[in-house]
Order: sequence, then structure tokens, then C-alpha cells
Amino acid sequence: MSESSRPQGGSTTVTGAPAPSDRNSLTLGDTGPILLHDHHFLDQMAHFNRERVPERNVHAKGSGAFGTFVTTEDVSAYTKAALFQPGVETEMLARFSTVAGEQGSPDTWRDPRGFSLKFYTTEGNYDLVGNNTPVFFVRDTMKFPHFIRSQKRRGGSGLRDNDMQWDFWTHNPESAHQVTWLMGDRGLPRSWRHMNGYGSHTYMWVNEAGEKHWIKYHFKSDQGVKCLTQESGDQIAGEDSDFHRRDLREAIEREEFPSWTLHVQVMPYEDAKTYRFNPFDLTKVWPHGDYPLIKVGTMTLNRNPDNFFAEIEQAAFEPSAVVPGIGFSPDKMLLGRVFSYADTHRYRIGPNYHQLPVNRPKNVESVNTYTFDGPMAYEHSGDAPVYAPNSYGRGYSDLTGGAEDGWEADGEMVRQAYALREEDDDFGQARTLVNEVWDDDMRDRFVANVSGHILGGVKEQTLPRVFDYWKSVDPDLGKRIEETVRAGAADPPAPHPTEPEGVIG
Ligand code: HDE
Repeated sequence: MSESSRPQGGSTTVTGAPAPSDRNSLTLGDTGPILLHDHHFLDQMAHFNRERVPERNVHAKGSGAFGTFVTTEDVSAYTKAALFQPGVETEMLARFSTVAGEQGSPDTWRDPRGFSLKFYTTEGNYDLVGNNTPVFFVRDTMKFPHFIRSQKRRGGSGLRDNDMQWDFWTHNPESAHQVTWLMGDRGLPRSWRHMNGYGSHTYMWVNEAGEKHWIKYHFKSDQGVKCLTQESGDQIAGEDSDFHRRDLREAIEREEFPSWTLHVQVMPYEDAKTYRFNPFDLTKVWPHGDYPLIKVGTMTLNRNPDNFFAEIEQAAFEPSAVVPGIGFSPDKMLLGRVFSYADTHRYRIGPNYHQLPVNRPKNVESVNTYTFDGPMAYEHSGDAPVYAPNSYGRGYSDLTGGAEDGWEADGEMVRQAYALREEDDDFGQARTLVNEVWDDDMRDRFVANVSGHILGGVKEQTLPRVFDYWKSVDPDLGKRIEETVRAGAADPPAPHPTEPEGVIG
């Protein structure tokens, strides 16, 4: 096409000039070589070669939506955080995900689900990066890379391997509570709309008077909790690997905006010192009888992302993003995460990931950070002083003394698990879940799920440890699992009566 017949509204080059063609490269005659000065072709090809960022090394498959969090109750006795003051509405982003699967993996594989929230508050962004389970597999960050590798793929074959998973779990018996959760009904949610979210860790809240409390977050689905049977999950995985991503997007398109009610459990600061088990241990829940749920507000998702890459793939959630009135706790998992996330973003997205529109603290009056320059730096402070303190009027911070969200700690440097208290064991809370929370149908489905998973490749040498693990949770349960596995077939799952087929709950 000659210059004179260039279509109106055509594309441009990356530098904004009219692009010559998005259909034909520039060659010397119709069979000659492509010319090096076809810069538009070169730009297109070179950029295409770079158009992916690394996927998240865990939680790679997911999606999300924007919405609002409204604080409907008065919890100012516990926190001074602006977003949790009565009546405050805060713009937010949620991302849901599976853990071990890669970008293209099915949404309905059995796995915990990520429940990541970013609140764009007036005091800076607050990220609450939780899961749909209140507990986790291990209680020391040091174990996390090993745990994740055991859930992903073998070094040699590149295949996933159930034996590797059980080998890890049974060598780390503190995993029993979370594995019980995972293999139960809630290990396979019907959709992201039909699952609860948990902050999982113990966090600190600090009120205006400086008083501290330990808290746990619970986001209860207003859609109700619904789950899939293993059979349905497997079937859907083959038919529509994006089942959960599609469900959320289409629900919002239909204006059926999903919502969750936030509750917190609140433990007085001093209680933690003498509570009957370590309240910072991430493999444990706090009994609601001791610390009942206190309502805080409602989160509603009502806007789909306009662009998946910009707003979901480049979204960077980090437990280190806290605001005044919210702090960490001695949970060794949480403390490890406070480093890990920002660091993975620097690698995965780039050191200036905070400047991207989805990650910017957009509701604060101004950002005045002495972190500056580096690849793709966009926001800058002009000629303002680049050091602090300075005598040219650029502000800097200078808190000294006790941290308002700190806690007392003393002792020698050690490498050891938390000191054991009266009820600090690995199996007790898993036993309570199986025997006191579940009914017979749930237990039947659980035995079928566990046995089916074990039959999917767990080696003879691993099996005795697996049976002991479940017998430690409950002798009868362990025996049933052993018998089912030895018979070579998992019990058929209990019938599931509700709509659509295969939905429980
Ligand atoms: Fe994560 N986790 N994690 N995790 N996690 C990541 O951060 C990590 C843990 C969770 O939607 C990574 O941006 C360590 C618990 C969610 O973008 C990485 C430890 C809980 C997401 C990382 C844990 C989570 C991640 C990978 C051991 C629930 C998805 C990419 C202490 C309470 C975030 C990324 C999103 C993602 C590290 C354990 C939830 C590598 C070291 C416990 C929902 O930084």
C-alpha cells in the first residue's frame, strides 16, 4: 500500500509515528531478504520475544477483580488503621489463585487457594495475602522452598509426583492439619466466590492509645461455601481449565457482585504469653469458643480488570505492605514472608514495580520515598535532595525508641521450633476437624480423596509412614485409609445431591 493510500486510524510505531504495515515485512523484491532497516518489523519481533514476565513461582494461575471494602462496624478499640474506621470505604483489588500449578494449569485441581487483597488506603497500600484455609503446611519459613518443590515437579522427569508430596508431608507431621483440610471438601471450591478467605497468620492491631491486640482475619463468603467432588473437579479440569477465572469474570459481568463479610478474632496481647498452645503457630486455629468472631465490614468485588497483564499479572502483593495500626507477629512464617514477596517482585516485575498503576499507593496525598532511580523509573522527585537528613526542606522520618507495633523478645540466638506448650502437638486440631466438625459423608469423601491420591503413585517405602501419619490423626481413620489403599481402590465418593452436578454444600 502506498503512502497516499494509508488507512485512516491505522497503527503507529512504538515512537508514535504512522506504522508502515502490520501485515508485510520490507523485502528486496518479493523473494529477497528482509531488510535490516525495517525497524517496525524489528520492534515488533524483538518486543514479542520479551512480552512475558516470569510467572509467579507459586500461585502462578489466578485472576482477580477490583472492588470496595466498607467498614460497617466500630473496631476502633482495636486498631487505628484508617481503613478500619467506621464508615470508611476503601478501593481494593483481590486476586485468587491455585498454589502449585503453572499459568495454564486447571483451576479445579485440589490445592489451597490464594486470597490476596490490596487495599488502596489513605495511609498507603495495605496488602493482606492470605489463603482459603486458616492454617498452613509448615511453621518455619526455612521449610517453604522445600515444601513447594515437593508439590511441583521432579527435577529429572519434569513430572508431578504424589510420592514426593507424601514423602514431604510425612517427614513434616506439622502438615497434618493443613493436609486434612486440603483432602476434605473445602480443598476443592466450587468457585472463588464460594470460598472463605483467611489472613491465616496472627497479626497485631494497635489502637489510637497504643494498646496492642493479636488478631486473625476471616472473610466469610456471602455466597455460602460450596465445594466440588473430586470427580467433578477432574471432569471440569478437562473441559474448562479456566473454570474459576471465567466464573468470577462472568458473575461480575452479570452484575452479581460477590461479597465477603470480614470478621476478626481478637486476643488480648498478654493472653499470648500463657495461652495453652502457641498462638503464633500457623498450623493451628484459635478456637472460636475462646476468641469469637467480631464483625468488621464487607468487601464487594464489582469491576473486572480491563487488562489482565497490567492489572493481574503485574499486581504485586506483599505482606510487608502494612499501614499504621497494623503490625506483624512472632509467627516465623509471616516474618519470612515479609522479606520474600517484595524480593520476588523485584526479580519478576522489576525494582520499580511499585510505580505501576495497579501497585501505586494511589490514595495517599504523596509518596516521598528515598528509594529512587533504577530500571524503568518513572516517578521521581525532580531536583529534591537525594539524601536524608538534609537542610533543604525535604522531609524524612526519624522514629526512635520502642516500635509501636513491636513485641518483647529476649534470649540467645537459636535455631529451634517454638517452645512446646501444653497443647502444642501436630495432630490434635486435625483430629478435631475430622471427628467433631465433619459428618459421616464428609469423612467418607475424605477417605476416598486421600486414598485416591495415595494410589496415584505413592511408593511402597513411603506407605507405612503415610498410614502412621493418618493413624496419628485418628486410629480408625488411618485404618480405613490403609485398608482402602491396600484393596487398591478408593471408595466411591458419597453421592452429591446438589446442583450443578458434583457441588457439595
Ligand atoms: Fe506465599 N508466596 N509464601 N503464602 N503466597 C508467593 O509471591 C512465600 C504463604 C500466598 O496473588 C510468592 O508474588 C513464602 C502462606 C498467596 O500474587 C512468593 C512463604 C500464605 C500468593 C511467596 C509463603 C501464602 C503467594 C510467589 C513461607 C497464606 C499469591 C509470587 C513463609 C497465608 C500472591 C509472589 C498473588 C505468593 C513466598 C507461605 C499466600 C514466592 C516464603 C502461609 C495468596 O514470594
